[in-house]
Order: sequence, then C-alpha cells, then structure tokens
Amino acid sequence: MNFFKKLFTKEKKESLDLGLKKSNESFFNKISKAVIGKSKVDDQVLDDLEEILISSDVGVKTTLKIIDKIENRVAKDKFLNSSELDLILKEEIIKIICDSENDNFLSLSKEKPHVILVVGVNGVGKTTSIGKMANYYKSIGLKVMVGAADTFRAAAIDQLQVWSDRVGVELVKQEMGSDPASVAFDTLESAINKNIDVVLIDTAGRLHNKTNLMNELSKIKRVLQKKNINAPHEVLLVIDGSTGQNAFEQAKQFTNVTEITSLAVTKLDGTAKGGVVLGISDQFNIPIKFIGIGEGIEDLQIFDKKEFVDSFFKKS
Ligand SMILES: Nc1nc2c(ncn2[C@@H]2O[C@H](COP(=O)(O)OP(=O)(O)OP(=O)(O)O)[C@@H](O)[C@H]2O)c(=O)[nH]1
Ligand SMILES: [Mg+2]
Repeated sequence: MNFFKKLFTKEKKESLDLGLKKSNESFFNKISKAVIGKSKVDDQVLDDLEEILISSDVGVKTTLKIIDKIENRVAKDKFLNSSELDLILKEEIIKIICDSENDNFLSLSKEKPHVILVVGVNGVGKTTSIGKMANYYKSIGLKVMVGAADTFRAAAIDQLQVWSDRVGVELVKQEMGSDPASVAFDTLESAINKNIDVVLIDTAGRLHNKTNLMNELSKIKRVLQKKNINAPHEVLLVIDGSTGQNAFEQAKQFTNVTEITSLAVTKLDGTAKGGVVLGISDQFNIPIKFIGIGEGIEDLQIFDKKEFVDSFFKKS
C-alpha cells in the first residue's frame, strides 16, 4: 500500500533517528573501537563484530547469519577496508531483513470493521500503543472504536478512556471486573452498528505461563467470532524492546500458545537495545507493524525495515 510509504516523511525520519539515538550511538562506539588501528577486516575484527552484534541484542541466530555474509565478502575481497565496515554491514543487514518473509504494510481486511486484538505481558505498552494506533488510523481517515477488555483494574479502563478522549474516538467499556469477552462482544456489536472501520481491543497484561489468562484470550476470540467468524482479523502482540533478549522470549512464548499475526515493538527510545528489532524481524515470521519510540501520541511509527536500518546505522 503505497500511501503508507508516503507517510514516511522527513519529519518521521527525524523522530526515528532521534528515537534510535541511544542504540545508534552505542553501536557506533563499539564498532569504532573494534576497527581502531586496523586497516582491513581481519579475523579479530570479525570476532569483535560478532560480539558487538550480540551485545546490541540482534540475537545470536541473526548475528551468525550476518557474520557469515561478511566473511564471504572478506574472502572475496581480502583487502576490505575496515573503515567501510559499517557500510558493508548495513548493506548485508538490509539484505537479510528484507529477504525475510515479513512484510510491513498495514494490511487491513476488506470487511468492516477490521478487528485488532492487542495482547502482551504486563506494562509493555499495550494501552498506550492502542491510543497511538487509534490516533494513526483516525489520521488517515478511518473510523475507529476502542474496547476496554482489560477489566482487571479500574485504572486500566480510565487510562484507555483518557486516550480515547484525547484522540476523539469512541470507547466501549463496562464495570471493572466484568467479563472481558463480553466487553469485546459489545465493542464489535456497536462497531458493526456504527459502520466503524477499525476496532482496537485492549486486554489485560497477561503472563504466558498463566493458563487462565490465556484461556481468557481464547474466550475473547471465540466470543468475537459469534459476531464475525473472521474476527479478530489481527492479534497484535506488543513487546517491550527495551528488555532486549526478553523481548525475543516474549515473542517466542506468545507465538507458542496463540496465533499472533502482527507485532509492535515499544520503548525503543531511551534504550541501546534497538538491535532487538533487527533480530525479531529476521527470526519471527510475523510482520512488525509498529514501533514505539516515545510516550507521545505521535511516537508510534509504521515499521519500515529499510528506514529502521538506516537510522540504526546513521553516522552522526
Ligand atoms: N518511552 C516510551 N514509553 C512507552 C512507550 N510505549 C509505552 N510506554 C510507557 O510504558 C508504560 C506502560 O504502558 P501501558 O500502555 O500502560 O502498558 P500496558 O501493556 O497497557 O500495561 P498493563 O495494562 O499494565 O499490562 C507507560 O508509562 C507508557 O507511557 C514507548 O514507545 N516509549
Ligand atoms: Mg494496559
């Protein structure tokens, strides 16, 4: 969908650069140290590079793939200049990530409403991301409705109410402690009646080892299907990028127990662990749709692999 691409304006790019500043700086400091005094990429540089990628949370599998590619290039070009290492790395990483099957456009189903069930462990940024997504979808002219199916805490409903008011979209809610599946059902019913385009359903922070919470998620799905057999059209897993390797773990655990169709990686600002996005994008066969780069309403971007790698590798 080309018009999403067009939304990647200069302004967006600047905030992406800013959001990834810590990851970018930390990565470059390490790379610079590794090549100091070296005229060519030798075994030592490659070893250091491997360590740098792993310590930048790119993940072991993806790191080994990248090192393998660089080794091949070094074998072909024995006098590969070490000052060019970052350029070569960028090239190879873009190739690896873009070869992966993930796609990053915002595929919305043809039928209305497109229902997105938002899941993830405690505190990763589900509710905040829903607020930002509601704002984004509204800004491109879609009618949005939000459902407060995190009924565990009154504060969770209030938080979503604040976001809905701020964005100017309708919220469907019930009392605290009510059945989350019933809230989801009400939301979908109301959205159908009001000809809504996108429905975003918030859920409680659930732990992968809590069977009851996973059962709750299944129940929400089942109940939604009573209204529309294709709902939810999307189950979006939110993961906290600042937790580094734990983010991989969250993605793994969730994909093991439920069908996840898209990912949002949050909190990439203020962390040097942004490399986690490169690894996740390579290793999971699930598109990363959004990345969170701040707490503000505009601080959610559609994930664009190329732009991301570019910001990650930008020389300041
Ligand atoms: N810096 C930064 N903070 C974020 C981002 N996304 C969310 N947050 C913050 O993370 C905290 C938790 O966000 P919530 O949206 O409440 O997380 P949640 O997953 O809904 O949490 P529970 O409902 O308790 O499971 C809040 O303080 C958010 O402002 C982000 O991209 N960057
Ligand atoms: Mg929440």
